[in-house]
Amino acid sequence: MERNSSRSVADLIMSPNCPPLVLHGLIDHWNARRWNIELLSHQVKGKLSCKLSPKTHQNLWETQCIHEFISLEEFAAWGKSNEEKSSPLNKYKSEDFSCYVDYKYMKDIASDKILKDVDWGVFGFPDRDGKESTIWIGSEGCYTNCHYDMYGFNLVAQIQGRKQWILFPPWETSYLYPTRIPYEESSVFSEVNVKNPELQQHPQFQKARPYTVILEPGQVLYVPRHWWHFVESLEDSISVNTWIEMTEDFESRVSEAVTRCLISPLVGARDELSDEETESDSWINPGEEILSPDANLQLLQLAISLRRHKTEEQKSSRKMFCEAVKNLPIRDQNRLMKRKRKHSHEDVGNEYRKEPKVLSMETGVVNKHGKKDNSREEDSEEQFKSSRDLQCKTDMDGPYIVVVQSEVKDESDDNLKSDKKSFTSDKRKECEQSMESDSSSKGDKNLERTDSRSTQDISQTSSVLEASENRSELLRKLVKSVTHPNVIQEIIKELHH
Ligand SMILES: O=C(O)CCC(=O)C(=O)O
Repeated sequence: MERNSSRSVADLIMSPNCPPLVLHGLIDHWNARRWNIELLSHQVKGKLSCKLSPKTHQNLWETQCIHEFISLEEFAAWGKSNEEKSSPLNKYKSEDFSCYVDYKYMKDIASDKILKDVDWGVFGFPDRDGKESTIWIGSEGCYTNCHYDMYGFNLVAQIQGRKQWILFPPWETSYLYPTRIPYEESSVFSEVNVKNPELQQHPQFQKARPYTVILEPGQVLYVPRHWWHFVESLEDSISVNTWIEMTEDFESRVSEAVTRCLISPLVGARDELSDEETESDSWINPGEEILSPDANLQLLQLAISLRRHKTEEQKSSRKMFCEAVKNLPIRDQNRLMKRKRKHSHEDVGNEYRKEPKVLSMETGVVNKHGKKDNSREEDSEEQFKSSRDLQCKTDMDGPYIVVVQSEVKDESDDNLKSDKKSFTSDKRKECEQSMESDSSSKGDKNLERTDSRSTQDISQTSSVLEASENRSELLRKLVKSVTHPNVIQEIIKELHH
């Protein structure tokens, strides 16, 4: 990308195939930059759910973590001399556990006063502030498992502390072993522990190319639609994000509704199994619930009709959508409305006044574990070699943007060079094709139409099933295969006929 680009930030992030970006110098005017945990504890009242994970056990599923309800005062005082005796956090040593007050809609927990401390206008979204944002408050070591979000794209502002983001492009989905267990509406998790992968179990992961970024306070990360991400707080941190709806979300709503229909009876079936056959952890993330088959079908019906009428919906600016949603149970209304704003190039007000400089750069050579390998740093003195280096480069005027790129350690130089073009549509297509051929060469029969299945396929499937003794494990495999993103796409094609 060129330096001194005249394009606005909004144009840039709305452009097709825009890679992940680190945006510098754009939120210095936010009052939120002055937040710290003590200040927030006066503006956020009541108890909030938090998850605690032992620092020795990275990559626990949310369902395996300990959950407590705490006030932000208790969070702030944790491990300090002023810690209250009655604090639920007393039971856990801050040296041994991380604590994460994660994924909280600001409008649900914060005073009106601080909602205006966040302002996404500079990114082209003038009517977005804390009301449309989510806050994440965590101690050093807290993390969010690798997943991608079904809806929209994401802008993440780092307010306090540093966080590491490890990203993977959507066309590498087959290397990341997607799963819907634990089930969370709109999140597809990866089975892989990306920081410490078990390559025997997940051999395809070797082919994945991580894009690693350390996000510093004051920086904003643009996460394009459907990019996988694993996130870890390198120190106590506060971040705020907003998911910006896109017209593609009409499709995603249908696939989420199909997934919900398929997964609900299977998760229900697991509840019927005896305790010996199930692990102790739940398959449903906290805050999620399994609806009745009828409610699931209503959601599917609604999602399909919204998709069909999306053009009218765009014209009538949410009117029809809101009418349809009004007939659903309150909880489902919230679910559907939370990302209700459609998004298109036309409705982006360009609030951005200064022209940012755009730097193309690498974030350092990373190995398969997302760790940086310093041995290659001398390769290019001209370019910043890591986001850490960039942070030291404070002599540049005005805002600037870093294009996040990946580089892997054990590839030939030719491969490295070709990787740098990774955002051309050609490369993307190539990867998508390879993903398709990958799954068909692996004999992934889920991708074939049911009516073309041979008897042999069926007997193969049943021998796999027989080989597994544990019914809970059988169910897990079933859930995994029927909710695989490619299978959902096939089903949607059928539904649209
Ligand atoms: O910051 C985190 O821990 C996770 C954030 C995230 O997953 C998101 O913004 O989509």
